[in-house]
Amino acid sequence: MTRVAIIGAGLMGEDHAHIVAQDLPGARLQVVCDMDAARAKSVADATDAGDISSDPHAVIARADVDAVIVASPDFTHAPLSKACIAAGKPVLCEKPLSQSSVECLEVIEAEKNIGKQHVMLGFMRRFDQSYIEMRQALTSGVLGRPLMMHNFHRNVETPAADFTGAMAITNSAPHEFDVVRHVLGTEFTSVTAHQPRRSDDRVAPVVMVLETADGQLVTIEINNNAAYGYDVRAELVGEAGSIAMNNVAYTRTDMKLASGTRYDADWRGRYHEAYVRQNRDFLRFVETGNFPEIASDCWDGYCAAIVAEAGAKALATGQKQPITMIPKPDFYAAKTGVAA
Ligand code: ISE
Repeated sequence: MTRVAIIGAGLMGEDHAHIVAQDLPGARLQVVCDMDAARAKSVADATDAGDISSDPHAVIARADVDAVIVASPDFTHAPLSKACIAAGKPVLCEKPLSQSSVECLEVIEAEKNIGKQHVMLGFMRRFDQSYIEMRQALTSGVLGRPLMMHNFHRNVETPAADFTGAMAITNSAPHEFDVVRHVLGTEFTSVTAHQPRRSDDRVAPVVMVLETADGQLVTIEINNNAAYGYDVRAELVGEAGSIAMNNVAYTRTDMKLASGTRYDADWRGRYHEAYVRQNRDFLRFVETGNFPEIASDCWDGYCAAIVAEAGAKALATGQKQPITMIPKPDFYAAKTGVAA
């Protein structure tokens, strides 16, 4: 039985706790850790977890904890991932690894120094069936040479009133930065960013146009105040055809001369299946030491951060920005992992 600790019992931590408790045969939820003891207790009670704590570093060090899921605030992701690496414990870290590419490089260095991959990054869209089928369509050759990928990412409203266009790029768009790199199998080389004007003071959509090293164009619209529902769309256009994501809905209502499907309020329902698949792959990684073929790692976390930094600069300056990455370390070419 793999004993898992969850650090952070907010929205995502609570979901991870339920997945570990219900959907991961072979795993036991050992500890729920949160600064807020009442929140940790309520999640632990609901998931029959063994213990609670408010000290993440003590949790990582515990002998009865084999693996860690980090779902605490973004700024803690890199330090806690480094603590897991130092303790030799595999960690599933929620995205982003860090919003700073420099801090991502520090985690990469820590992993390289220890000689084995420990960190799986929670870019769960890679496990979503739509993106899996897009990637398959490309690798099987049926689409021909890829030309463009269009992406729409819409939230009902911003999580905070002071959310900015730059935050749309550094907080929401990294999902697209990561999954587009994954589907196309290439890197971004430049980005421009644009915003239309809204009639109120809420943050307006951000539209980015990115070029890839293989000469493709990628468009990404992030609309954090779309009002009508959580809506993610994507279309991959090749020279021989195109493949587009369908709206995921189990039912349709037909009445009053109209037909309709419903939207989720946020990403947790839309991507539930992807989270379960991702967390099962994490458990297999812990058990076997084999890093999952499709999962994101620290290198991917670094790439997402570099693209986001260039995107934010493109928005601030109104100028096209080059995207320059360090060469990919050989260490990440052959995916290895911590020994079981
Ligand atoms: C949010 O920041 C996330 O991280 C979610 O995973 C994403 O789906 C959501 O749309 C973002 O705004």
